[in-house]
Amino acid sequence: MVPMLNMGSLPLANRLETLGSTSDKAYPLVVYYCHNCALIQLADLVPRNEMFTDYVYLTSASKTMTDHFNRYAETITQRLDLTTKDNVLDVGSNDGTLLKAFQRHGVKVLGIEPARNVASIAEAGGVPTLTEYFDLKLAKTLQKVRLVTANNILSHVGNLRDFLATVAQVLRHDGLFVFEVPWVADVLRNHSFDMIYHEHLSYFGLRSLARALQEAGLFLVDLEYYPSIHGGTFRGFASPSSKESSFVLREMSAREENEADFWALKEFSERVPKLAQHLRDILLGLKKEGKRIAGYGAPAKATILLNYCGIGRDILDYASDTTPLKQGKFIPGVGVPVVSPQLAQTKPPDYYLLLAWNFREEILAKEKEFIERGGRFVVPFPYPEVVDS
Ligand code: DWN
Repeated sequence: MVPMLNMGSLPLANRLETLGSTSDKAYPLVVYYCHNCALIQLADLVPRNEMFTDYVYLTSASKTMTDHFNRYAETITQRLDLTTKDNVLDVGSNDGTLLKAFQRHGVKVLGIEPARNVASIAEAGGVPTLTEYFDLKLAKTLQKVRLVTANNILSHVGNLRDFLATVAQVLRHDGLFVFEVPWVADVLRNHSFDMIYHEHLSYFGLRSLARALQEAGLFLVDLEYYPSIHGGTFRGFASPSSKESSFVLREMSAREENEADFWALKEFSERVPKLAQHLRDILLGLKKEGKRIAGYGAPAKATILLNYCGIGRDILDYASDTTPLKQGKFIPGVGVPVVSPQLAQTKPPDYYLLLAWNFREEILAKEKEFIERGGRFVVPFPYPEVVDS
């Protein structure tokens, strides 16, 4: 493994601070490339309980993701012809958004979610959820299922081999493992370096992922690509029995050839510090003109973007976020307060820095009035720019 991009020591992305509980805790963030398995990854691990016991991200916080998971349940129910006799196991089930959608199709569901506070939201919504990590010990207590889903989870897993072996263990022979992960080719192409944080241990390309699955006896057989989900996501379909790969999968693998390799990562790593400086310069220029700037959204990514670029309270008045769990807290390291959109509306800025850039379409449509009144958005990726549409 070779170190490629050293982002310094940064705070944990989702560890929002409360008044009186600020800490300077920061952890090294260095991206490595493995010449053996082609996996782009972190090597400095933060204990998982520090990150996942109490979680602030809720899947249902955006309409885009809720719609996406509703459609997901519908298409997979049809694809596998799931009936009331079938069970779906969702690993990292968060607030149960996906499982609720499966329930509406009459399928039996079980969620596995280690974050206690988030699991209890799912339970309260009628989604049976185990507050556990998914491992071989837990698998022994579970019955075999037709479908295992894990969305935006594989990147977070410390021991990928164990995790995938556990999936293989609980999956029926005629079952399917369906998962979503951000596609590293998009991260590199869009320069979205804020997707790199301690929770995300692996940055998958198709080659590295297929290899990891195969070690567990799972075969990547099909793929769907969602360019507007988390900046570019692929949904993988892995089977324990079939090895026949689809045309789309073969096409995408060929397309990825030079887009997720050592050289692509090297070019990205050289560009990142320059793009960070450019974003900061744009914001400082606006401040010099006397403009008021606030952040739009307080995603995990924002902690990295703001800390790495040196964008603090001298530049951003606040960050507005719809998630009640985040409101009243502060983005770690920079201390930018997170407020509700209602509060933000009482003191709107001249410019919003679009921290939740992956929801650009949804947000710009929602903020039509702000734009019509002369408000503008600073979009950080793929190149920092000011936009009004
Ligand atoms: O892997 C991960 C992904 C899937 O989700 C995580 N480790 C944690 C999380 O990452 P994130 O926090 O960067 O996710 P989002 O979905 O980009 O977060 C968007 C944030 O913006 C949410 O806090 C909700 C907020 N938001 C808002 O305030 N107004 C979103 C929309 C669409 C809005 O209109």
